[in-house]
Amino acid sequence: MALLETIVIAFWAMLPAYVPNNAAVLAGGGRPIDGGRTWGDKRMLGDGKTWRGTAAGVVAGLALAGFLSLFAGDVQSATGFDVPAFEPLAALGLAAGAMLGDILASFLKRRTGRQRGAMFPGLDQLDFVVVSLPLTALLSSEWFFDVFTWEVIAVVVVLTPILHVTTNMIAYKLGLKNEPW
Ligand code: CTP
Ligand code: K
Ligand code: MG
Repeated sequence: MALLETIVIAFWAMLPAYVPNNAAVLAGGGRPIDGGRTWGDKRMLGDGKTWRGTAAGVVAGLALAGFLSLFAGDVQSATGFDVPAFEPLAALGLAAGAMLGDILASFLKRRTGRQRGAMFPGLDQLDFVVVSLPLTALLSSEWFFDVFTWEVIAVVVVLTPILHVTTNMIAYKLGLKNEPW
């Protein structure tokens, strides 16, 4: 497969996992998931992980997967690239896995003494990949292994941090996010 096609497929297949984080930033607020609870002298997750943000993120990821699926055929004809439609369970794995990865990352940040909003280089950029891909492989194995070849996964690992840094910088400049990471 040509590199350009691999990049397009990787980006397309990951969009339902990329968008939840941004939707959560836009919709976030209200009750934190941990309900304010602490573990030891630290919050379990912190005020940055809310029910509303999480729900909005999952819904946004599912909606985007549905939307992309409608156009997969047209995009295939127009470009010749084999972009996939999304199985419902694959969409769920990508969207919910992204939010779950972000929540687990916050858990790790609190355990390591980092305040809400503190950066954790590496984890911040890849937390959602680390959970969304295995969860999707579990929920929709056939679809996953069909789409996520080793080449596609390699591109995802390189592309995701670049996109993450860029979109968060833009969100910060627009005043949507408190920190540029
Ligand atoms: N957000 C949310 N619910 C989520 C994820 C994010 O409400 N599940 C919102 C919160 O308003 C959060 C903002 O999006 O402050 C930015 O997300 P993120 O950078 O992931 O959270 P942080 O505030 O940096 O918190 P943490 O240090 O725990 O990552
Ligand atoms: K995060
Ligand atoms: Mg943050």
